[in-house]
Amino acid sequence: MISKFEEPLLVTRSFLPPFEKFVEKISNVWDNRWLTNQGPSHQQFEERLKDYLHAENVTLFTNGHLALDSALRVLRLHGEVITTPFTFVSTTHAIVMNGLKPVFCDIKSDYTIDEDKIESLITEQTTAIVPVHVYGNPCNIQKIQKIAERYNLKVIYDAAHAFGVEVDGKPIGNFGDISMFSFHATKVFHTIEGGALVYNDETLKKELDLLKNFGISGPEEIELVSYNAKMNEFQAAMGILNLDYIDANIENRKKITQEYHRNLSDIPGIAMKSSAGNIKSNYAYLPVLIDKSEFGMTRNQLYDTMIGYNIYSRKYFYPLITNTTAYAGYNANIPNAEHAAERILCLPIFSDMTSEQAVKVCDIIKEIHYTTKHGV
Ligand code: T4K
Repeated sequence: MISKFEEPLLVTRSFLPPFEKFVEKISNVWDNRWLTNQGPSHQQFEERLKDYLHAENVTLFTNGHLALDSALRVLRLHGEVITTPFTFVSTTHAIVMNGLKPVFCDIKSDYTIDEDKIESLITEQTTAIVPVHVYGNPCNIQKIQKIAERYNLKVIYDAAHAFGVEVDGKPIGNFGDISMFSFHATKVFHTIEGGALVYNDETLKKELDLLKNFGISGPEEIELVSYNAKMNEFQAAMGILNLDYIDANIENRKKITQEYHRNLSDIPGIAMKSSAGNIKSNYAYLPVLIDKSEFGMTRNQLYDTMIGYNIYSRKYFYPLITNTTAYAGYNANIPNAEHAAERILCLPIFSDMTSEQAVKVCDIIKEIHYTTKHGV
């Protein structure tokens, strides 16, 4: 029997740059005593992100959730919004907390919204589509754009998982009206907590800056009612520094993903997806779909058994939003999302994971499969 991991192997592990480099980056905070409220690192980070993402406009936020909330607000949406149930609850919360009604559309085999089912959900009340590039898998951007133009709808992409992804050589944030990135500690690229909006319409910039700062436009003027969602200088410094490592981190994640593919591909009942050739992936997550009849046990049984080996995978995204207490009563025809939520398991992947760790996870899964099938 393969030995268990000595330390718990969690679904992910935050990347941290060398400690001294971070201290160096924040030393100016001790000189100028400017800790937050659009300080020099905040401004510098915004500019650096524009370059990295080839973006016309970037607005930073203290987290991805409030960034998404602000995106929905600045576009003055009302009525219904078509979205996916297969996501982290933040997506739906942002919609509902803006007074909008989420209308859930089913997903495809790559777990993103099924663009062919969007049109049948459009009503007189629909004002926007909020798709999610879930696990960093790009939605069908072109078809969604066509639908949006035909029905005069806004498109706000929840790109929380998709930092660094490109489609046909174009960074993912360049599509739709606004895209939101999360820079949470668990993400491929992070600022401890943090988030950003990327958009082409520069007229949105002024209001987004107001929205994240209580609506304050000057020492004696408050233009609108809003919250505090500012990114502070420590977060921005972490972001500037982490930009130096992002490409190498994505490269290592690619290697780890390939290792998983190589070692899991011949196990019956474990399905993994590869990206299409025109997509540059960020390898953010490692979702596998477990088919009980072929693998020998259910996703839940595999999840529990792996804990015995000190491996803590995660059931992102189970339960579906529509099956939570908060969203009881929101009915939807979403069989593919229900199928995925019952079978999906995200295996450990992180920027400094080693090939040995990935191979050991695979060997353990092989052992679990073998002993289940053969009863030894
Ligand atoms: N839209 C989508 C589609 C999203 O997935 C998210 C966030 C958002 C919007 C909102 O963006 P933010 O407002 O968060 O910027 C995590 C994250 O907290 C959340 O950011 C993320 N999605 C979601 C998918 O996952 P949990 O509840 O799974 O986190 P937690 O604390 O269980 O951490 C998971 C693993 O990460 C731990 O087992 C170990 C590792 N970890 C975690 C933390 C907090 C670290 O290594 N270091 C850390 O500091 O939600």
